[in-house]
Amino acid sequence: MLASAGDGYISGEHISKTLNISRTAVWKRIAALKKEGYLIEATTRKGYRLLSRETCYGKSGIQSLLRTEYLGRELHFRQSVESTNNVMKALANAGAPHGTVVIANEQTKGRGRLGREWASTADKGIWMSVLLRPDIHPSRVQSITLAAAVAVCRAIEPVLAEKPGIKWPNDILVAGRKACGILTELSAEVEKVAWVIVGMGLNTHFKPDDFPEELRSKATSLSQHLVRGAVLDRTWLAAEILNQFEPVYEGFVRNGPEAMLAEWKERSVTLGKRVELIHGQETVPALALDVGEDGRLVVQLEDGSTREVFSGEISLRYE
Ligand code: BT5
Repeated sequence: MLASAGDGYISGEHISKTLNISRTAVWKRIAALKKEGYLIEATTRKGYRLLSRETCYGKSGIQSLLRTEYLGRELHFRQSVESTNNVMKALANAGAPHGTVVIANEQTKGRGRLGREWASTADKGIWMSVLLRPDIHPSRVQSITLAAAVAVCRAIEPVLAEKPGIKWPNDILVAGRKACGILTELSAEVEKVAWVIVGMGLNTHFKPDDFPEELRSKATSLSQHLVRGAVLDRTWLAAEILNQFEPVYEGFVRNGPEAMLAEWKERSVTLGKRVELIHGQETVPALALDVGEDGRLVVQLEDGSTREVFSGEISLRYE
């Protein structure tokens, strides 16, 4: 309402009547918006006025751009957390609904797979977890990671000068370097999934020197690959990832993985490549042939035999 009033004032009474909430509730919401960083002028006689049209990276800005039915309708935005996946686990176990989203400006203990660290510097990226409660067999959960990768690609593509590619199962590469990683965690009984948490880390504003030394040769950030005239806005991007993820996910749970997999394969930079499967100390050369319906990578070993691998088991190194 403030945004649509442009440069004009909007009275507390008008807001209170339109939203059917008390004047105190209006005041509380204005205070919450100010806390998110919005510049709002309040005068007793005229009411409230937005002083800058810029959206702030926070709950209100992101939610105002959502076109989803359920993803992000419950959204928790935090300045700094250890890991959004950990925050979400607590919420999930306390009964948070399907589609809940946690976003943080900074993670102090961001996690990758297999106990690896994820660099999650303040202001430099989107650190986000999505809670899903799909009615599917636990063996199909890995496909949700693939669906998330497709959604992130769709969302970031319009601002990039070059097409992003997906490295199986969870890396999104731009110009051959990792710009995004996805960590999917689940809680399940033998046949039934209780919850799935899809954690997405997307580097947006890192300059090369902002990365820890050991990442500089393999990580990148959207800011380094923008198409001319593109605006890099985390608020828009976070909302857009959710806007893209919901239909891809819905298509997968309702109609099966075919359409999502077709798009994943089209965006893949892994299939057809020679790779090394890294499992602990052991590395095995192989050829990446295909991705199965459940998200497993089908590889051909040097003796000609084929094998299907899960993401939890191995890492890939390209030759
Ligand atoms: C991943 O693991 O790629 C999954 C990353 C998921 C991060 C999100 S952020 C929100 C949510 N909350 C969390 O705590 N995590 C999720 P993996 O495939 O294991 O890759 C980890 C490896 O990527 C590390 O060992 C580094 O080599 C590299 N890496 C770490 N930080 C990076 C960054 N910011 N950009 C690019 N590469 C990075």
